[in-house]
Amino acid sequence: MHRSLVLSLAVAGAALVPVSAAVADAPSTPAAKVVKKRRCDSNYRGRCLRPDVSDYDCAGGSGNGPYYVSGPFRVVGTDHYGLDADHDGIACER
Ligand SMILES: [Ca+2]
Repeated sequence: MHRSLVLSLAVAGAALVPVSAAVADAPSTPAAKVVKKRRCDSNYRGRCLRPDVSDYDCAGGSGNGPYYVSGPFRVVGTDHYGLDADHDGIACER
């Protein structure tokens, strides 16, 4: 929608707006990339955990979810999901 609007304006005001400049700005706006980018919890490395859910538990363990992740993987920040039971920096180890 945005791009077609830009093109329409470029066509309507061709004498005033250089078409090449209008088209060059349209395809890759930073906002579009942010929306598509997958968000991972920065406290964990090696697995992409969603940062905004109620709880994660280790797959195959006794946790009740609602999200499960299989390990082992590293805890590099705060283990707010409680996946590193012995606090050695490795989560969901066996
Ligand atoms: Ca551990």
